[in-house]
Amino acid sequence: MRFLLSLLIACVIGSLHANEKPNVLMISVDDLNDWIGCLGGHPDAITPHLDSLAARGVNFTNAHCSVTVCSPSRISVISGVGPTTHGSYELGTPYQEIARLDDVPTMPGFFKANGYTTITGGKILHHNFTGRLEADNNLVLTLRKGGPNPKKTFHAPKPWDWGAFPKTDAEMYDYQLAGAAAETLRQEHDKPFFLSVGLFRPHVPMFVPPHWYELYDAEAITMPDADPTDMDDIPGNFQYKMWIAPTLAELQDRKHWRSMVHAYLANTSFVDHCVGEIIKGLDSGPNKDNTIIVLWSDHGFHIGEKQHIAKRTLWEESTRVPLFFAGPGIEPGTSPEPASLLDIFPTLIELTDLPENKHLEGISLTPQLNNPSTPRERPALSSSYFGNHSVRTRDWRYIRYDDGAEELYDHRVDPDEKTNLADKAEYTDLKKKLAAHIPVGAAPEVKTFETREQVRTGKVSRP
Ligand SMILES: [Ca+2]
Ligand SMILES: [Ca+2]
Repeated sequence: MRFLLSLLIACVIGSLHANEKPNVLMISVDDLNDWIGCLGGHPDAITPHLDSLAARGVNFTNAHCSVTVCSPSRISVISGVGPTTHGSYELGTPYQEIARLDDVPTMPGFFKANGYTTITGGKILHHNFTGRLEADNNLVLTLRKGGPNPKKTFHAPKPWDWGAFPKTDAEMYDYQLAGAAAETLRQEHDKPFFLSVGLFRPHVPMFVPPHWYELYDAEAITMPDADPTDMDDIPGNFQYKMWIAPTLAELQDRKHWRSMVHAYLANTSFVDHCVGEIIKGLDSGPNKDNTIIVLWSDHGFHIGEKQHIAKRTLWEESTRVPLFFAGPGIEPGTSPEPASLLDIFPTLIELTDLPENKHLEGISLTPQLNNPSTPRERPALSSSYFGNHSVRTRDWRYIRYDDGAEELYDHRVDPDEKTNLADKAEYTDLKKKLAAHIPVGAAPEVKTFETREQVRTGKVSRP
């Protein structure tokens, strides 16, 4: 009798465990482009931990952000709603001040409402979970991000500076956050958890300890393709509005271009190490086999390609981001199908079997997690400032600017987007088909345009 009772209890406990939701570990990396081994964007990049995480699950090699700058990209990921609905295209407006998102739950808020313990640290939303979003997380590991920074200037005024500082990883906020996240992952939790960790590097200012710089030989680094004639077939109306960062010409004048490429690679290897520390924490604890991992970056970064530095363009360097999913039931694979960061929220809902969230505009990636070559009909849409959009399918990129100017690239033969085909008559039908994916009736912009000139004259001062 006692044996039967024990068996019954064991069965009940067993089924409770079987029904328990998987945990979620979401890692975001700030301004990380495709210069990582598993995306092949730079031949010299040393990123063993990102590469190993990508190989552990499905690596979406054709993933793109919704907006090519921090705050609105992150608002889109965390709300699951795109910019043509929420109306944010620049840094100024926090999630909690966008009236169109008043009723839209954040990702942690949604998981918390559905029984999860929610823990966050670092930069997930650009303006943090404050005000009405404060209750969305049960625990905040740290809000510190992007430091420490030296008092002195190494190469350029902050935030556009870089150099070997501080002396040790232990002083770096990202490394401290990785340690706190790893510790959280090593613990038993009485409920499933949703842990979001926002690493700040390689975002400017690009300060990391010297040993990360020493991984690379500055003089031998492969430099990006910055052929000036690449600009000859590009509409000139739009590109200059986007140049809030220093230009490539300015860097070249100061003989700083190579040094900045070196800094970006060093910062990327440092953040790769932080990702490795987090995953080591997960793998050495009790949550290893029951945690879904998703890693993404909020947008890419130019370091000279198309004469541009930083982000806010609609080309591959700005829109393309790392996106990997790994965890229970996800077999290793690589998917070349177009994926949007908007797809993260619905994918996680499906993987954790949570109820429907009617606000979501993305489509779950679970068909590609089951079979990475499953075609996706919907392209990835990216925007930069009001009325400018890019449509990326598996084979094509189409860009349409606010004044009707267009670009079209055939990624099958032109992965660097060198030859703009938009003026060729034979592509009229294709352009029309691609343009049909751009939403009509976009919500008005929530905040007015911030131009390079406004930044330069000190009216706004953010990177
Ligand atoms: Ca960013
Ligand atoms: Ca060109």
